[in-house]
Amino acid sequence: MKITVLGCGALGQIWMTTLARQGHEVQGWLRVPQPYCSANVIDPQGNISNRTFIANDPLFLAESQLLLVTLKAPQVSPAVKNLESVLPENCPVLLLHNGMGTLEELKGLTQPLLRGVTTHAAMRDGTVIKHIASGITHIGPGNRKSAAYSDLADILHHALPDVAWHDNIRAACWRKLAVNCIINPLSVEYECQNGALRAYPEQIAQLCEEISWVMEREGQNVASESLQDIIFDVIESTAANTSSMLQDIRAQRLTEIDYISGFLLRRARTHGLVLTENTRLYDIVKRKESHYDRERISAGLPGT
Ligand code: KPL
Repeated sequence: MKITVLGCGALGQIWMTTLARQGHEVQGWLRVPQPYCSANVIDPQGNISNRTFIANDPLFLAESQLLLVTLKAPQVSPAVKNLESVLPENCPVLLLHNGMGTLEELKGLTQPLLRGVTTHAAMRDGTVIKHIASGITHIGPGNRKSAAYSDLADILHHALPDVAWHDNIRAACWRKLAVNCIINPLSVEYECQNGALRAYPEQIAQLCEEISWVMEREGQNVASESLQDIIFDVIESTAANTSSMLQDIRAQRLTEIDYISGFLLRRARTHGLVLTENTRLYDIVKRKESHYDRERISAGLPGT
């Protein structure tokens, strides 16, 4: 298959390497156009892959059979809309990011749109991407044109297992959203690795309760206690991780907060719900983002 990977960060490089290993033709697509991009990945078993891929080739894009989007949520819609007119009409676009809200932003897209969430853990260490832990990628239809693309799950599964198809991907997205609404901003508040969040069971219980109110109104019935079990499982299985949001704050990058807690709070508002603790965490992260804007301005540097 001819596959363009939009966004060549940690997850993008892992997918490029594993798809190429399965014999797929792969190109990268970078925001600042370049003829080549490299992927330098250490897999969970310690094996090193170092490969160079072609990048930003419009002819390759026009013949692509899959656009795999591994950008962070705030960058997804503008980048996909930018490629829409060159991409074949029947080329599925698969979005893999934390948070929700991009499907709504890409409502009128010509191409079949698919949504995925993943539990693979990766981080950048200098120029190397460390694929810390294998996980599961859940994918499913994001618009009416994409229901017929369930075969993609098998193709992707051969490259980077496990991949599972869900006719109702929204349920998996909401569960991952709940995890990210809690672990990501809490790790920013306490500046800690995920495992240290075990120390805050009461705060986590309140966050779960508020999230379960919204999920119920969204047709995603889940008891607050079951959500707590899910959260504590993820805290244990990712105990040594630095959450992606804390990594972003430390690197003074825009976080995904508006698509994580921000999305939750927007849905809560439409149901007339007030989420005190989730709002407090949202404000903490937004305040930190606005501080580094100020630091950049006072240092005379351009914004992101
Ligand atoms: O998805 C994550 C993230 O950091 O964005 C979790 C599950 C919290 C793992 O760190």
